[in-house]
Amino acid sequence: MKPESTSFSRRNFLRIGTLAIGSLPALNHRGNTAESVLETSASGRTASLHPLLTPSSKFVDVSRGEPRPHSLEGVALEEARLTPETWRCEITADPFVEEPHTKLPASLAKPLTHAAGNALDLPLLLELGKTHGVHFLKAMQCLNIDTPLGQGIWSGVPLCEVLKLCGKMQNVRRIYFLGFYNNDPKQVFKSSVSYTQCMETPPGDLPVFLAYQLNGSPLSLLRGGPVRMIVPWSHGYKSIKWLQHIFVTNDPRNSDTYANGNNDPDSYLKTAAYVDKEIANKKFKEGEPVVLTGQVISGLSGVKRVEYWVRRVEDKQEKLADDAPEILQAEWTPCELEPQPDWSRILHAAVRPQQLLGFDQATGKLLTWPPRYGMCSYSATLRDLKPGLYEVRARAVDLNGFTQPEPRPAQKNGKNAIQVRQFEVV
Ligand SMILES: Nc1nc2c(c(=O)[nH]1)N[C@H]1C(S)=C(S)[C@@H](COP(=O)(O)O)O[C@H]1N2
Ligand SMILES: [Mo]
Repeated sequence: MKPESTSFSRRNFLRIGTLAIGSLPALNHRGNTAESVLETSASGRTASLHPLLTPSSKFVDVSRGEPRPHSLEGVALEEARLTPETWRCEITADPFVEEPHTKLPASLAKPLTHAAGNALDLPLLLELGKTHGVHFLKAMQCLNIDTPLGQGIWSGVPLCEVLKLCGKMQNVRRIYFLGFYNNDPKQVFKSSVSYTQCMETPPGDLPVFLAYQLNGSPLSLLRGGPVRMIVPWSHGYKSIKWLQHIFVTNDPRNSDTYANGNNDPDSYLKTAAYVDKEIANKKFKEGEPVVLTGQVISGLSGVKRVEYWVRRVEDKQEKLADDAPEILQAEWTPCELEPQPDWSRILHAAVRPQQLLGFDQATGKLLTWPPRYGMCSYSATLRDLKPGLYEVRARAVDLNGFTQPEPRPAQKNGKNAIQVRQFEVV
């Protein structure tokens, strides 16, 4: 595994050979890009954990639209209103009515529009941030991709506070958001939350918000800046980048663009372990420890543990179904979760751990680890494997005791199938 672009002095090295499972080192996360490296063998093979905060440019990018908004430059970028100075967001009410039940359209006392010259701009949003700003740690994960995209500290203003700029709201049942789409109806990419999800946040949970910072820096154009929506509990498709328009509607149906792909348009992030690819198809010398690493996302139901199962196989095997008897009856062994870091050392200067949602005010530590809608790395060291071909799998167990991919095995609700990697001991 290749470490990130950080200097050697920033990492803690560990001689796996001298340590038992259960004694991962205290991680040394000094910078946002620091990775911990587990030194696995005299042969110099190394395995590393992922940095807790993914640098903005290292997120896996999932973007539609032609040309890609982040490929625009100069005047085109200004005309697209995608510079900090030109950014505007309209907030309007949908005239939708439908006989016989929906007779009254949604309304806003004061819509914010380009035409009226009062569309929301960045200075006003930043001003709101001084009194209503929120910061929190959240993983980005696509409903349709079986690898976490990245994790960061996102900062911005809750959507419910922004909507107050529009005065009295009536007959609103859903709130939609759209990004830049080149004025082409075919390119519309829109997502929504219900009125309740927008206006009421359960204590200890995180609000929908308009983000303008990632890891303490202005949100880059690449990550959807100047401003993107963040819907903490959901997969990436709700977190609309290059935000330009919010509208409220009295249509109670969910017509998110993502619903068209047979996806569940009200998904929650799934508690699931994802296995790093580095181990796949590698040859290890007999006696050399084999280090399994990956990341576990904490979805709505939290993480109790991550566990692995390794088995010897004769040759390329038929893939086991997630509910195959072999998997259900196998003996799974707990993996080691990366410990919670010293947050004051990995956060940017602008944010103290106490200011982050989900953190204990007294200790500056997260109340749960990994945090809900966040992720951390896990690892396991496999020893004493005789020469042969092996398969290794990892799965998460949630706080309700369900093992991945239960209780919701439908993959169009979020990719959380049990992952397998094959390797050889020679
Ligand atoms: N405007 C816009 N927003 C968007 C998208 C898009 O194509 N256009 N893709 C969505 C999807 S499907 C995902 S998974 C996330 C990915 O976020 P990232 O590119 O920052 O990793 O952005 C979401 N927001
Ligand atoms: Mo996605």
